Amino acid sequence: MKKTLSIFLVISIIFAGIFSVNIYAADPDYTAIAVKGTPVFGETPDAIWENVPEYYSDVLKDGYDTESSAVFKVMWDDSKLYFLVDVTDETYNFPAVGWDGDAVEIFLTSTADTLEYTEGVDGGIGILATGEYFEAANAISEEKIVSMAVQTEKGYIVQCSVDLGISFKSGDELGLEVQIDDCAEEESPSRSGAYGWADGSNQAWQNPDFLGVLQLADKAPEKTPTPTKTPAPTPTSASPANTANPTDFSTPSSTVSGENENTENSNTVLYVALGILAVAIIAGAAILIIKKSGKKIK
Ligand SMILES: [Ca+2]
Repeated sequence: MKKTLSIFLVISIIFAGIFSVNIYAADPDYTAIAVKGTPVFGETPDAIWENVPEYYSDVLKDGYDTESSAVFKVMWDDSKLYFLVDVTDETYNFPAVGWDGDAVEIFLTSTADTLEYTEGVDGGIGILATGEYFEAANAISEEKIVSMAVQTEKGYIVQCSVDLGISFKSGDELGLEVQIDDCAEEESPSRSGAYGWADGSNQAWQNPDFLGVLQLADKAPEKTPTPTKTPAPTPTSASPANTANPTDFSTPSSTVSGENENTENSNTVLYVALGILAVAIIAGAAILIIKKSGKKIK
């Protein structure tokens, strides 16, 4: 009996491990919050961007370190996604083309569990430092994109929108990688280095497994240190729990890795429970079979 119990325990652990593997194709360890709103493009970014969480594309994914990086934010409305990408690139360079030049590349999937890019649905967006569109890998077609760029003292800012032909709603989750390409040597107009947010392996252009998760939210998350278990149905302005400077929205509320409690997804817990249940049923059946076959041998 002890032996049976041990086998049962081992099988349970193995199955629980299998079923607890996250259901995303994209990596939920990198989760960016997109805030609802419709920014107007212009020489100066719309003030509506101010409270949107920012994320960083500063992981070298290809080439050598040219000390470039980018800060990006995402907004959304019923039909479009909007990106603001503020790039630090000391060697602003026009001659190179496509991803060999100074450029922003955005890779998107219409859901976070999309396993491969689908032509006409999702894929890559390429925007040069001039604001011009170029065909990225698995390109989303140009007519779906509106883009512009302005030069800054430290590089350039790209603003772009994409219409995937999908109606969005709060809570939707997509796959996302925001990449910058840097041509640092004028005499050799090719990509010197590339930096990413969720993908450090330079695979996002062909494999959505290397994307992070983009969560669509109605508004920017409250800057609370750690959510308590009580949901606080009707919070009052005089909440004693928020002693941590609740109005401090100017400081970045999200850091590079996008570690976010929201990414603890309840689906994973459900899958673990289902896994354990399935194991219990399988193990029970196995015990019955073993007992029966034991009796037959006797
Ligand atoms: Ca450059």
